[in-house]
Amino acid sequence: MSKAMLRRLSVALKPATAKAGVAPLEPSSLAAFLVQSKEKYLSEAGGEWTVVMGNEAGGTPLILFTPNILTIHRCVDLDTLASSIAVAWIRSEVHQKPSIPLIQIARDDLHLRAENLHALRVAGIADPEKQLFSISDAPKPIASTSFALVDHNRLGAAFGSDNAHVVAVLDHHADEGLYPDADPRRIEPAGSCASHVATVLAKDVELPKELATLLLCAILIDTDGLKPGGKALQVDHDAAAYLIPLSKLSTSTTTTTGVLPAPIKALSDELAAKKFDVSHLGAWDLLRRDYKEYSLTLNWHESKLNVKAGLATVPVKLKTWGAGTGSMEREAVRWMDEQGLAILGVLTSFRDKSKFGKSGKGKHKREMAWFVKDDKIADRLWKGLEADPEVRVKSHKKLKLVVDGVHSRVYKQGNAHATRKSTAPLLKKIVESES
Ligand SMILES: [Mn+2]
Repeated sequence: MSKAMLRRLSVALKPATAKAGVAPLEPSSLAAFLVQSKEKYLSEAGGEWTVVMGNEAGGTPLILFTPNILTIHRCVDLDTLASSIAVAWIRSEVHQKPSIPLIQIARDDLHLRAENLHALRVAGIADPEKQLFSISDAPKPIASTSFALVDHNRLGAAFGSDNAHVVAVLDHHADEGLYPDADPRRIEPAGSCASHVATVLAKDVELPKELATLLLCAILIDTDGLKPGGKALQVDHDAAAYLIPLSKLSTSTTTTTGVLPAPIKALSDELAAKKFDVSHLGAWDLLRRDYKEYSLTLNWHESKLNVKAGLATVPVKLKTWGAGTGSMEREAVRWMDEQGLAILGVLTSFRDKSKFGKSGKGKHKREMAWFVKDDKIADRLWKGLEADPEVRVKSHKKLKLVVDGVHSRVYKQGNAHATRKSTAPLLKKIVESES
């Protein structure tokens, strides 16, 4: 009997306990593969291994080209996660080329995205902090010189030594024209990079159901459940049609009109809901979850300072996670100390259920809490913010921050449309201006 037949038989004989769509698939050969690869890679010091890397900015490649943003990666998106795991599994198990997915965030940050945790759990990876190979686990500098890229197509500067070579690229961002000899090399538009992985590398491969499910989760998240008229392209529909039967979640497949079988639709809805779910996070994690850092040059300051400013975007109103009691403020100051920040801005965005907006979902509001160490910087910032005609801040009458040794102010935004995209340049303009 062939290995493949044995595997099919063992699947058929397994008691049908798992409920389709939500319950974890156990035991997971995928999780075992990940744990073994991590142990072997570390014990062999990288030798013959190929490191499979996802997009280091977790789906926002813009960050790489914005010079005033330092490289802070707290989040990794599901596309990057699923694509790198799948490419490593296929290279290792099918082509016998040892490969390991490197997840480019710290181990402690792996739990920040509930939709990632959910997809991993459904794919039998229930303890990602132990099972995945993260930046915290990787030797520094990394010993490997062979890389496969997914979800981006330029090797990160930290890995680009003279001997580095890129052996494979699968991506859906703009093609920078690098690594012409990579094989496979597919850089084409798609809703999800996972769709390229499924259609280029996974064809004629007997994927474990956990891996098919994981790739499918990424495609569902990136294409709003293959919504007609949305981000899904033909390649995403082809990939989903291929993966759905392998995932064992449904016997029927999707159609190109985007009608999903019921268990797949349920999985898709659950993932989408988790994307906005931060109920598992406390103040410390909320500050770090969606966070960017900027470097500011203060030519007006007597010591011509170069300072760091951080902006955290949080989808929960300040009072709900402890502002005004001192508990949120304590974590904010701890975060400033850990990151060496001169300024921390906490930008909230939420719906006020006590006031119905036009949508009936509650009026959309934004608040800002600011923490500043230096007196002179604080003076400038308050003046600049309070005079800005675009963001229109008003003092937050019902909330008083409780904090010692750091200047702080808290505002409501008159203009609830102003996101961090406009607050970041405003902060830079106010704090750097000579006058
Ligand atoms: Mn992507």
